[in-house]
Order: sequence, then structure tokens, then C-alpha cells
Amino acid sequence: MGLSPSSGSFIGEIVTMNSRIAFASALAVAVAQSFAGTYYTDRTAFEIAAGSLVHEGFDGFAPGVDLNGASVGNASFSTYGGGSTPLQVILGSAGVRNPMNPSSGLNVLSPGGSDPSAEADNLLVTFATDVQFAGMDVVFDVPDGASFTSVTFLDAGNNTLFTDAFIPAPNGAPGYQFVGFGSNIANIHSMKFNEFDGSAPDDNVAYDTLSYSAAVPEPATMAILGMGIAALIKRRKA
Ligand SMILES: [Ca+2]
Ligand SMILES: [Ca+2]
Ligand SMILES: [Ca+2]
Repeated sequence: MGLSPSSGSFIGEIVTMNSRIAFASALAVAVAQSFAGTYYTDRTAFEIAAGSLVHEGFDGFAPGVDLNGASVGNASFSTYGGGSTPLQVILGSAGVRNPMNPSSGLNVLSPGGSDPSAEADNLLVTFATDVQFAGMDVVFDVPDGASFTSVTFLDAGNNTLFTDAFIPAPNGAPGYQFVGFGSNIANIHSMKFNEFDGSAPDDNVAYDTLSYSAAVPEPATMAILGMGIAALIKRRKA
């Protein structure tokens, strides 16, 4: 192409158009990624990928405490859709029909407490500040390989990020199963467990050792931290 006075602006147009296309495709990628991530059924792999995590194992509460509607740190707990109440902290050894094996300490969180007839063990965990990684152990009182429990991870707009209609169920020891999700961005707002076996009498499930991403410092805090580090480097050089 010959270089005429107009060619410069023509190239300029192309550059502008290309950057517009690049911007548009970057947006498309961002949208696609907001619904992408990794599902984990192995706690070790989840913890390695997640890095800094907060854990809540319900072991600091006295057995009998009802956490329905309660907030603990960044997480709040409730039942939904006719789930059993109270959402009670119980000793794993007390169990429901059978003793349950906690994945941490002595306690688990049991919808319906130790009442064997309170079987709709639905749990909703909501985060005040959205997190990138969230997971929990589901504890079965009859670890016979039957699941009938789903888990769904949702964003703040109630869009499903990931769902597993039948989480893997343990068959024997340790009697609990980890499920977790690592999103590409910090957009996990809630984690819903639905225990839906209609047969009666039916298994009860409880929950233990919630793990979620620790708070990321705010940009302003990061800037202040950055300034502090810069000042330290300057001092060292002086
Ligand atoms: Ca525990
Ligand atoms: Ca049940
Ligand atoms: Ca129950």
C-alpha cells in the first residue's frame, strides 16, 4: 500500500476498530469466565488451588445452639424450601439415627438436630461478601453410597455457577464427602444443599467444616500497602 497523506488516518481507523473488537471480545471473555470455574470433590486439591481460606467447623459452639439465620464471619446459615429446623449444632457422636463422623472437632451442623423424623436437610450458606472459593463437607448418618443430595453454587444475581444434582456419597468411612467450587472471579454469593430423598424413613445428612476464601484487601488498602512497601524500599536504599 502506497503512503498517501490519507493512509495514516486510514491505519488509525483500523487500529481503533481493532481495539474496539479487542475490547468487545475481552468483555465476552469476562462474561463467559464469570460462569466458569472448577468443581472439587477432593478437599486437598481445593485447598491447594484456593490458597488462603477461612474455616468454620462449628466446634466453638455448644451442642444445641440453633444457627438458623445466624451469621458467623462472612457466612450466614439458614434452611430453605421446607428444610428442617432447628439448624442445630450437635455432637457428631450424638448423630441422628446413627453417630456421625465430624470432619473437624466434635461437632457438626444438623438440620433438625438429632430428631430422626426431621429429614429435609436443606442448607443455604450465604456470603456477605462474595468469595472465589467455597466448599463444605456433607456428613451422612447412613454412609451407604446413596446420595440424594445436590449442591448448587450461585452468584449474587441467583445465576447458577455450578450444580451437582447428586453429590458423590461416601460408602463407609469416613462417612462424609467434600464438595467445593473455585470460580474464576470472586462471585460465589451462596451455596445451596438440597437433600431430597422422599423415601421414609430416610437418611439424615449434616454439614461440617465450611471453607471459603479469606477476604482480599480492598484496592485502597492495597494502595496504602504498596506505598508502605515503596517507602520501606526507599529507606533501605537510603
Ligand atoms: Ca466440626
Ligand atoms: Ca433426608
Ligand atoms: Ca435431619
